[in-house]
Amino acid sequence: MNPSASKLKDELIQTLKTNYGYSPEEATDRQMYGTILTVVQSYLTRKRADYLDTLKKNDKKRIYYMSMEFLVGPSLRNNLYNLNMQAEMKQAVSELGFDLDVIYEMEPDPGLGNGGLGRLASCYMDAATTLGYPITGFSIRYEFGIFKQQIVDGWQIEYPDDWLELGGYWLTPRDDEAMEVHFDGHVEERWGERGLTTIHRDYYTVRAVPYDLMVSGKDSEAINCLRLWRAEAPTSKSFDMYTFSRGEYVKSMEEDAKAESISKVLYPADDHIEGKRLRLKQQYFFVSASLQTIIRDYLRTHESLDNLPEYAVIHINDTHPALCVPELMRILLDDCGYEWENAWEITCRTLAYTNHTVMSEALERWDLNLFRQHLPRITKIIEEIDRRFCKDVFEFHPEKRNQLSSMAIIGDGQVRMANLCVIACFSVNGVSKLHSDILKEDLFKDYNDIFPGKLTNVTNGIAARRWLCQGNPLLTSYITELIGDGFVHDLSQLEQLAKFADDRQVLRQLAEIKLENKKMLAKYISAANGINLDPTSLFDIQVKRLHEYKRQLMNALHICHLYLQIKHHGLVIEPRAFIFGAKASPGYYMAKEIIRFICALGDLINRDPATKGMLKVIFLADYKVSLAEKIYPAAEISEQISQAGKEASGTGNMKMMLNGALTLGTMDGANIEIYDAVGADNIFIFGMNTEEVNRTRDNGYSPRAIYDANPYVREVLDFVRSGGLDGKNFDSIVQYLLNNDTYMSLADFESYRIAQTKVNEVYRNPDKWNRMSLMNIAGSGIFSADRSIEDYIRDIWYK
Ligand code: 26Q
Repeated sequence: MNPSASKLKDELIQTLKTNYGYSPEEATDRQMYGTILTVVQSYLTRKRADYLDTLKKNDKKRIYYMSMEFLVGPSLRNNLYNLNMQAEMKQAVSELGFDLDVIYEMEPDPGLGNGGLGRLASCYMDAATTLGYPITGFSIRYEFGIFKQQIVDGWQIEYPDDWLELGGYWLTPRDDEAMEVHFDGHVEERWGERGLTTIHRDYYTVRAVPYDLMVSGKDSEAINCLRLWRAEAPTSKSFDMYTFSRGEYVKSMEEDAKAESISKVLYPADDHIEGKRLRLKQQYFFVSASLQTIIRDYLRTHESLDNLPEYAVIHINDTHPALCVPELMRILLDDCGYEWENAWEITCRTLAYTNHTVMSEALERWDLNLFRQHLPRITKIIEEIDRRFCKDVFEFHPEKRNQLSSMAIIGDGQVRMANLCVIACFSVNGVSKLHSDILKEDLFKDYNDIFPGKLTNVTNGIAARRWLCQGNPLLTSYITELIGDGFVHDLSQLEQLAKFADDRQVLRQLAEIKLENKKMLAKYISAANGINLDPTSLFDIQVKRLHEYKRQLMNALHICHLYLQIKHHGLVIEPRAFIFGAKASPGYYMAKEIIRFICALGDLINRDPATKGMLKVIFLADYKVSLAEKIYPAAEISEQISQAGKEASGTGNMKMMLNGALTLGTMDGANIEIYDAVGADNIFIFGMNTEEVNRTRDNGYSPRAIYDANPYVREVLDFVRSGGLDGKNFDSIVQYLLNNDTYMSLADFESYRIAQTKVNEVYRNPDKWNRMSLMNIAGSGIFSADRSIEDYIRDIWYK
C-alpha cells in the first residue's frame, strides 16, 4: 500500500526534526531536500529487506552486471515514480511550504559514466528490476564523475564534478562487507602434495568498501542494488604502528593517499585508449572486490562452486571489466583449489561479454610489462589461458594457424582484452543488428568460425519510463488518453497509435504538445545561453559525446552553408534552431576545435540580422542526463549522422524517436532498425552505407576532388579559411577536412545537404510532418530496455 500524502507529511516532519532539529517553517530547501531523500531511502530500504527475504526462498539465477560506468542520472523523481508516490509526495511537500519541482532541480546528476555505454547500464538496471530479475550492478564510487563543462569563448573548460555532497544521500556505506584487493609483489610457485601451488607474496593491499545504491522498478517487488566500491588504505593497525614507530608518519599518509586515488576520478575518455596505470588499477580493483563478494555470497548457500554457472551469470560491459576472466580463474585455482580444466569450464560458462565498438583505437590493449608489475598472478593466468588457446587452435583448427598471431591474447608485448573476452566468455554480443554482423563478419570473424553460435545480437534499448513517462508528462498523458496506459509496461502497445495517423485532431494535439515542450526548452536556453529562440522554429538536435566519427563537424559545415546561401544567395528556409550538446575528452584536440568551430558559427549567425528569424545555433554546455531529459521532449529532428559502420548502436536516436522526433541519419547502428520500424517514408536517410564507405576508402578517398567539384563545399571552406568566422583561425578544421578526415564528411556532404532540403520541405507541411512524428512514436516500441532485457534473459543469461 502506498503511503498517503498526510502520512508522508508526518514522516517528513519527524525526519526533519530528528535530522536537523527544525520545523518545516524554519527549514531551508537544502534541509527539506535531505529530509525527502532520507524518507524515500527508508521506503527503499524496507522494500529491499522484503525482497531479500523472497530471494532467500528461491534459487533464481543471479545476474551480475559489471561496468566501469553507470550513468544513473537523478534518482528522486525516478524512485517516486516507480513507487507510485509522486503525487502524494508533491502534495505533502507543498503542504509543508515547499515545491517538489524545485527540490528535483537540486539533485545532482551522478555522472559516473561518459555516455552511451554508461547510460545503457543504468537503463538495464531499471528494466531488469521492473521485470523482477535479481540483478546487481558493480562499479566504482568515483569521488568525481564526468567533469562539468563550461564554454568560455568557444573553449571547453573542465571542472571537477563533486557530486557526493548532495548525491551521497542515496549511498549506504557497508563497511561490514569490505574486501581486500592485492597489487604488485611477486608470485612463488611450489610443488607439494596438491601439485603446483602458487603464492602471491609482498603485495600491497587496498581496502574496497562498498557503497550501495538501491534501484527501484515500476510496480515491482524487486529492489536491486548497484554496489559502488570505494578504495581505502587498509586499516591494519600493525602496519600503521610499524611505520609510525619508525617515524614515517608522512610516508604512511602517502600510502593512504595512493590507495584512495584508485576511486578518485572517472576517466573522461570514450574514444582512444591510453594505457594509464591508474585505469588498470581501477579495473582490477572493482573486478576483484566484486568477484570475491559474488563467490563469498554464493558459498554461503552452496557447498562448492561446481554449479556456479547455473546460479550466476557475470556480464562484462565492454572489455573494461575483462579481468573478470583471470580473476575468477584465480579464485577457483588459488582460493578454492580447483584444477585448471574444471576452473576453466566454470569460468567460461559463467561469463558473458558485450562489445560496444569496432574502432581499433577504442579496443583496449595493455602493456604486458605494466600488467606483470601490478598484477603478477593475473598475468601468469592470462599467459596460461593464451598458451592453451593457441595450442588448441593449432591442433584442432589447423586452417587458422596463419591467423593465430592476431587471435592470440598476447601479442606485440600487449594484452588484448577483447580477445581475452571472446575466447573465455560463453556469449559475445553486439548492440545492433549491423554492429553484430560486423563483429561476426569482420572484427571477430576468425573466432566466429571456431566458436559457432557464440556471437549474437541484442539490440540496445532505453528506459522508456524515464525518457517518456517521466521526461515528457504532456505526451505521456495524451498517449494514455488515446490508447490507455498499457504501454508503460509494454512499449510495443505504442503501435496502436498508428490508427490515428490520419486523424487531424490527434496530429494537431501532438503538435501542440511539442510546441509546449519547445517553449520549456527555449526558456532554459534563454536563461543558460542568453539567446531567445522562436519556439515555432524547427528544433534540430545533435546531442552526444563529441567525436570525429559522429561528425558534428558535417552538421556545422551544413549550417555554415545555409548561412551563406541565406546571406548571399537569397535562400529562404523554414526557421530553424540547431542545438548541440557535447563533451569532448579533455585531451582530444580535434574534438575541442570542433566545439570552438560550432560556437564561433553560433556567435556569427545569432547576431547577423540577415538570418534573423531564420537561423539560430546553440551550443548547450554540460550535456548530461538531466539536461537530456529537458532536450528530448522538444526535439523535432534527431541528427544521427555518424559514418556508416562506426556507431555501434546509438541510444539517443531511440530516445528522440520515442518523443516524436524524426531521424535524419545514415544507415548506421540502430538507425537501420529505426528505418525498419517506421519505413522509408518516416525517416530521412542519406549518405554512404557501410559497403560504400569501405569501397570509397579502398579506392582512395579524395576530399580535394570533392572540394574542386562541389561549389557549396568550396564556398563554405573558402569562407572559413578566409577568416569568415569573425577572423578566427580555423586552419585546423580546413586542413583536417582536406587531408585527415578518416570519416569522410565531405563525401557525404552533398547527400546530407539534399536530405536537409527535404526536411525543410516537409516541415512546411505540418500535417505531413506530424503524421511522420506520430509514426515514429508508434514504431518505437521495440527499443524498450524491457525488450532488450528479455532478449538477454532468453538468449544469454537464462539460456
Ligand atoms: C577505456 C579505456 C580507458 C579509458 C576509457 C575507456 C572507455 C570508456 C568509455 C572506452 C569506451 C567508453 C564508452 C563507450 C561507449 O559509450 N560506447 C557506446 O555504447 C553505446 C551503448 O551500447 C552505443 O549505443 C554507442 O554506439 C557506443 O558508441
